[in-house]
Amino acid sequence: MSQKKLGRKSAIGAGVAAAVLAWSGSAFADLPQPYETGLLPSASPVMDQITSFHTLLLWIITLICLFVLALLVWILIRYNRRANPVPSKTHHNTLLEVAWTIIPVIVLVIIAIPSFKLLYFEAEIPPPDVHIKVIGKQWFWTYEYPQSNFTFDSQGLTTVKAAAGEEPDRALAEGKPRLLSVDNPIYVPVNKVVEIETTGADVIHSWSLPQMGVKMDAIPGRLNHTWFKATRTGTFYGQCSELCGASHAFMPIEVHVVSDADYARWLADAKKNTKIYQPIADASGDRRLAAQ
Ligand SMILES: [Cu+2]
Repeated sequence: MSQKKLGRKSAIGAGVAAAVLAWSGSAFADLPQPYETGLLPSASPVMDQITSFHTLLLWIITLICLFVLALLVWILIRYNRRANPVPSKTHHNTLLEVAWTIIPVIVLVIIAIPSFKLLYFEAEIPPPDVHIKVIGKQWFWTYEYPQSNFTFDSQGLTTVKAAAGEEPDRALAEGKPRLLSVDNPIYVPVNKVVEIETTGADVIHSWSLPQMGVKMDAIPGRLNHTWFKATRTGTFYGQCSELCGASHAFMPIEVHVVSDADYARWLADAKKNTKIYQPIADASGDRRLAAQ
């Protein structure tokens, strides 16, 4: 084997190794990887259910497609002009008509039962441990922790100018995922119910955290509620999911799920760092939690 060929072979080998590494996601396990088609690994009970519902739907879709494909192939082969020169004049078949009415109804019921279960599971918020108010703004997020009485802004590290190559990308410089990392992420404790209250300051935004199974519109003049309970520690990313203007793609969401001790430490640090974390002007906040 020539030197040139060997060189190319090892280059391919290195490429494959890099692809496998990227596939296994050693750098950012909770980030999408190239050529993925499935959902990101779940990190909450709601997302567990969404994932299994998605799997059920995939099975149903696949079986129906294969069934219809088989029927088509059968008709093409068995009833083409050559194989079947004299067409049948059959019409109406009661058994067949009952079957193709009843079977789709059964399929829809099979889909409806877990679907409604999941909807109610998402909608009914368990008693929350942590309460966070999320305010969508053009184009960043403001978070309020009413229980600790502080608020702060969270800006994406990758700016519009950085994406256009007009200035260095802070995310890449800091070794963080571009377009997803922020300057001030939010922190939540693991295995605790976090209630999220969303609203918009200007136009409609949407706060979304795929691995927690959360996506909630942030609408001016309205408060929407949702929740998640992270089942493992880690850093999780999301993006604004309602087209909200020119820099819609530049207002990511970064959530750090940490142990109770680390969360308490972050809260204590945040209360001291008044440059970033400021007291909420109207601290009347969450009366329900304050009453507990
Ligand atoms: Cu947006």
